[in-house]
Amino acid sequence: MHNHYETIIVESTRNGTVARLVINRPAALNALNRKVLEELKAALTSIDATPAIRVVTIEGAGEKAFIAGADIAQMQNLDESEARRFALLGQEVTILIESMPQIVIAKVRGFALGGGCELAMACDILIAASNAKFGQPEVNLGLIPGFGGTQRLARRVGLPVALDMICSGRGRTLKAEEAFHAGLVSRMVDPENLDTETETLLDAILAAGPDAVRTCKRLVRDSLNINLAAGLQAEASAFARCWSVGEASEGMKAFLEKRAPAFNLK
Ligand code: CO8
Repeated sequence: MHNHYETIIVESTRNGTVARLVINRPAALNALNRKVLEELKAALTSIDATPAIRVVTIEGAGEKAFIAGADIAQMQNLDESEARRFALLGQEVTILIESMPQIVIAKVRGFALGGGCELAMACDILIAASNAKFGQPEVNLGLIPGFGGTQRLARRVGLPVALDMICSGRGRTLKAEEAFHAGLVSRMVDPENLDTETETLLDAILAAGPDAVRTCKRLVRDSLNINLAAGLQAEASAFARCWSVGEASEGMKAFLEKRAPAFNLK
């Protein structure tokens, strides 16, 4: 993994099994400009190709914001074709997050607005501090969400909440607790416990069979795009494959021998 980025910090932790990505523009509340998106894309592409990395966490620098949206100062100078390219670049990052084999965790404190909300909702697991705020204020700028918000939010929280948030803009941001109840966020903790809770989540994922976790991400992700019959067939095939990859034999043997499985020794 390279660490030569200007706008993001990439760290390897837990013996190289976890990559920690920090969007590092706290003075602009970590707003996403083209450079940030290009660096995120490069970092995620390199992680995607590194099987030893099993989990990625994404957070914003500072206490105030995860990401306060796309960089408005930079966006105001775009023309139509540059705006399309900018949206496609942001979308590429979100598609990469969804398709890469690693579990990607959004660790959200403070504002997750516009492109920040869109990046968070592309992640596999959202863990939020109780001071988090999710919103799609693009309409207040005369814009629309462009990094997937019009497509992913309704899939996450249902049509009524998505349409309310997107069409009311600043008039309807979700506090962490509301985001938790709406199903956007799966864990919510006090801000001082966000790091510990993230570590607990990492412990759980890293203790599980690596191939099993990768397969689950793919199947659950695909379930939203294919019909139930096809999804169930894919599940049965993948379930059977658990025996040939060898992980299941170790997992079940360890359970019966009342010991922790040695998945990582394979
Ligand atoms: N872009 C650029 N700079 C920003 C952004 C942003 N999105 N958000 C905050 N900043 C900057 C501020 O300009 C300010 O800079 P400076 O100190 O130089 O004046 C600094 O960060 C701190 O911000 P504030 O002083 O405003 O802090 P407050 O605590 O008063 O307010 C808010 C915090 C409420 C988060 C406020 O900063 C805000 O409303 N930010 C903008 C939120 C927003 O509208 N986000 C959506 C942007 S649009 C978008 O994301 C579209 C995505 C898809 C694009 C598709 C491609 C075309």
